[in-house]
Amino acid sequence: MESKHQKGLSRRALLGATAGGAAVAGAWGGRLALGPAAVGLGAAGIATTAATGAALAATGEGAIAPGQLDDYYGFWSSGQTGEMRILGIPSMRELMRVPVFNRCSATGWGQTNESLRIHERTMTERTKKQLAANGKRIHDNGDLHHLHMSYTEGKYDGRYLYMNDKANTRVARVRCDVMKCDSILEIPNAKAIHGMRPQKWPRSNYLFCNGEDEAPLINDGTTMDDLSTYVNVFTAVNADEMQVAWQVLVSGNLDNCDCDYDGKYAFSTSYNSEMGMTLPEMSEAEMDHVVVFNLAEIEKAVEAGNYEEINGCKVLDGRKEAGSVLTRYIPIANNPHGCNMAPDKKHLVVAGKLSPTTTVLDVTRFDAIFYEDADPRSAVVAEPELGLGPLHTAFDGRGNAYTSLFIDSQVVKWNIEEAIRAYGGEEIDPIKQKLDVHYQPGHLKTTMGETLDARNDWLVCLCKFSKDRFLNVGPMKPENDQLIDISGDEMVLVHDGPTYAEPHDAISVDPAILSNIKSVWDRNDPMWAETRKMAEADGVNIDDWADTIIRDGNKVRVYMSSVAPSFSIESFSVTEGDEVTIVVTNLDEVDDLTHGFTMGNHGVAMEIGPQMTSSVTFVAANPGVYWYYCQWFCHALHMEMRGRMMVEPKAA
Ligand code: CUK
Ligand code: CUA
Ligand code: CA
Repeated sequence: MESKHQKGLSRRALLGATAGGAAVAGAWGGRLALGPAAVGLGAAGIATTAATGAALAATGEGAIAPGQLDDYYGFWSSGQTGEMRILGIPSMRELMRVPVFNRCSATGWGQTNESLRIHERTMTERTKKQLAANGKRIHDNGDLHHLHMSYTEGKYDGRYLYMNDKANTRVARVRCDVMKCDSILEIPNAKAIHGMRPQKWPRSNYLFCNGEDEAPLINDGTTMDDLSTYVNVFTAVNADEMQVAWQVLVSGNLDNCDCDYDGKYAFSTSYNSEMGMTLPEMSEAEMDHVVVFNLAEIEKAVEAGNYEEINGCKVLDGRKEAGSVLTRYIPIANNPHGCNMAPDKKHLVVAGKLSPTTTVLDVTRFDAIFYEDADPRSAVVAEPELGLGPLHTAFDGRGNAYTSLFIDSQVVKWNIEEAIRAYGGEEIDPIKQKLDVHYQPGHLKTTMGETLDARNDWLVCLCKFSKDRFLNVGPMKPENDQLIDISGDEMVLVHDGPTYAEPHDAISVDPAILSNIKSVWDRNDPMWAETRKMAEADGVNIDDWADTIIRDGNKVRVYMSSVAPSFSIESFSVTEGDEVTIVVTNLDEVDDLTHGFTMGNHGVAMEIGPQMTSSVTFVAANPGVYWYYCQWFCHALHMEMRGRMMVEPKAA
């Protein structure tokens, strides 16, 4: 079959053709050691099908002409940058950055009162104390690995995007209609939320969250090195309320997770079933495990009150010793990582990482493991040997799987049914192709491949290293997200896309699912409901031209409107030491007409989109004249969109 994207020569195809040395580069790129535990795996020595220059030259559709729109939205995590990113597929153009766990200089996220309320909504007293001791009000970093859209009946429904923060044990939600974060939840008891997935069926009622780090359940210093008190916590969050629904204690730690398309089971990989505290201890056992969570049984136990309430959460015991019907443990080769449910509704693929295999589990056999005492390994239906360092697996709509090989720097395409037949003893090689990627891939994503509507056009491979693929920018190099055409029989690499630290995961969504995205805010949006209440109490109508200054002791509230190219207030006075709150409403209704408010020399700046209200509070500590200005280019007279704050010296 000829590639669907083979439509003549384009600039991108020509550029792609210059990467003909891929096979050579991959050969040395693949030798990166995974650490001491990787010793003994040996060198690759597996034949590869390199993307040839000829094949690359033939692909053209990856190029999107100026003014043309992409075929898919791509939603990217950003790892330690802490934000969400929106890219276009197949152009791989970065369309937007959405601050979530990070502090954003452009939008004021992490500084505006509206964003601080979201940050502080569920913040624990412990966290508040920790922050206050360091002169801070919120965590302004995050480690956002996994990002997924809400589902209805196994398909994306365009309501929300959910994401994790491994660094500070949080999950967050972004509203798809405005692409802004509307909720952040700090999860008590658990440590380091890593794997995270919304429930797929019947809809995303739950958000499943893996706690990766082991610690005493009551982590108050009464026990420290007594490992018998260490636990890991699996959390189900009510995804509509953004509150913890229940938690299950498990044996071993939790890495990645996924769930089925029947609404019955969630599952997590554990690389530290040993409960080791050092690298050798964590990779000591020959087998680790996948934990399977039985949602109906957990709900029954919660209903029956069979839980302990700890830090406001309903905590159930699903550890091996407890022998409950809440969980089952399926032995899996040493230190598994990726955990990916196929769109065939039946097969779960667990990547080996330290084993050159992936393990295919038939989730329809889980009932027997829970209720008929079947051997947990009886759910294993295939275990294809794919290559070194398998991390994650993606799927197309034709029964094929694509697994990233971190150590080999390759993507391997294999057929699930053929792998099952081979496991059954048939003489058949399920491996279709190995493609060199550059270099050390982690997650990889097919378009819509994590839904029942998996497509057969693009695969994006998120490589951890770019090495020599771009102009040298210093000791820190970008990551490399590569676009691969999978429409034909052969995978063809068509584009290199540098990305900044450090996307782990991505999804792609058909724009038809996101037809609800707004260009202008609704005036009564809940984002500033609290600010509206404050204005009402002050007798100010923020839906209309406002130029009111309220003086309330040493608190001053300045209500202004913005219409290009001016603010409704050209100057105002406060007194040294006053706590000043600025509320700005952008009354422009024009598409793409964002204003901003920056207060010079006060570290204060915020975005005010069309029909949006934003507010910010700061203390004016130094007498003098300060200009504020609009920092979003909005008009020919944008530079003139400014005014003065006079800070009068305090009377002696
Ligand atoms: S993990 Cu990063 S490559 Cu956090 Cu999904 Cu596997
Ligand atoms: Cu308003 Cu620039
Ligand atoms: Ca292990």
